[in-house]
Amino acid sequence: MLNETTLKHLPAGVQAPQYQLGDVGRGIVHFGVGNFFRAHEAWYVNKCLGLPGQSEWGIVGVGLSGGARSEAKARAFQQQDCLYSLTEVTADGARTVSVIGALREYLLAPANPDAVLARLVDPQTRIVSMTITEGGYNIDEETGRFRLDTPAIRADLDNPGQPATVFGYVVEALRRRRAAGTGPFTVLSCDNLRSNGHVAHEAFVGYARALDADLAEWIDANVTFPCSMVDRITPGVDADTRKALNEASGLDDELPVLAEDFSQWVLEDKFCNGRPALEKAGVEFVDDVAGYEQVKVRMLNAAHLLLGSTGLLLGHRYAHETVADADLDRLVNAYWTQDAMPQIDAPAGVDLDAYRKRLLSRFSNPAVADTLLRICSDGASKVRVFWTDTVRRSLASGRPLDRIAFGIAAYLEMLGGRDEKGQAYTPIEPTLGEDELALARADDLSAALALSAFDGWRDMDTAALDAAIIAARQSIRTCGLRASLPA
Ligand code: CS2
Repeated sequence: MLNETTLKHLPAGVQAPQYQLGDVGRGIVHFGVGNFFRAHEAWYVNKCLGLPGQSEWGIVGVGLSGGARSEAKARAFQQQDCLYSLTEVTADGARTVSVIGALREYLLAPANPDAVLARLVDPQTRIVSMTITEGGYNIDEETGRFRLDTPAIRADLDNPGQPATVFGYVVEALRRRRAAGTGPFTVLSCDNLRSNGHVAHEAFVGYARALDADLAEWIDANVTFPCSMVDRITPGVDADTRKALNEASGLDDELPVLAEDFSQWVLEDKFCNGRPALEKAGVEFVDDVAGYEQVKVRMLNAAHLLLGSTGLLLGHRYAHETVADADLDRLVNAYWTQDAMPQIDAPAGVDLDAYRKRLLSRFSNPAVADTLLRICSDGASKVRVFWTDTVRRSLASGRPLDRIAFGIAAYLEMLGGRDEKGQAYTPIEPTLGEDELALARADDLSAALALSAFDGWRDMDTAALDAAIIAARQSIRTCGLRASLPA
């Protein structure tokens, strides 16, 4: 088993951490220790830890949800001394394997709430980062404000000393740090959101305001919320993939991660209590991240959702199969060149057409074997985040809406859970209840337009878009997806 003892005898070709694990401090607490975080932030920090003067920046990971799967993951982290391997694969199958040591501790919050608070309050903690998913910020898309009316938030507001949400933990810790004179930490969102730092600011200050106006003011004045653009395609790892990764590396790792060879992190340099020398690990620091986010979200993520929804309906299961399908390749390129690119204000120096070509090659990497079900998971939140800007701009400028309507129609049809070959699959939609899923499956094709996924453009005149979505759904149902593709 991979752990601190076996680290001394790694199989040939596996790169060990370039630093002593015992020297590593606990400068960062991270909420949401999923595969993406382990292949992205932890990978950059792992590089930093190998540089002189950087040893304070080890990471304490926090998992917020309980249940058998989370407990098994926590046990595996414990048995492996929080070590795991990352395999990076190029499109032609070349791979590099390294053991990542940046994660030095893992806490399952429901089982150890006090330990989580203690870590957050510890003066060593100078950054609290998070990957809590696009839908995890609890923002009302219509008002842009933090929602106080959900059961989890109400429970934390009623009992702030024993929090269960990330907002409850972070704000309670900041309250204690302020009282103890420990000072603030940076709150760093690493989710695919437009202006994720501003969204995080709204969420955490919004929560704090409902609790204590003074504290909210202090957070607003002292805590920083840098915006960041994060990018690395990181598929899920099931039991078969785990076995294959271990066979290829020679390791015995319960928690291996797989990722493409590409990685990008563009970050605003706004850290109120210090940061690792991430620029030495390949992170790009810029004054304004918004343009990079626009490019990433509206080119990569929006296209992913488009390919995921249409691909699943056609019977594909992996991302690389969709771009090898001539019809979908045409569709996604038309979306990029006609709908997305003309309406993106790209930062100076970003060549959108080169970016498009690079995306095609990244999507076609078969060694990543990224499933369409993963790509479409929580689509209800992703539609909002990835497509809203393009929809709004198209509505405002009077551009043709047919491809956008088709993409939304395909997303709604995809929720039906059966492809055109008659094969069933289970869409992963944690934020949609049974009644909302029923709306998407109803014979009345307009019913699903009430889903909150579409709240981002409710204030606009959507009559033409709504009609086009309904017509596209009708056509997909009666003539099939290929015959319904926009010209
Ligand atoms: C995907 C992303 O799930 C999704 O929405 O589009 O996870 C995508 O793979 C990453 O953002 C790539 O950086």
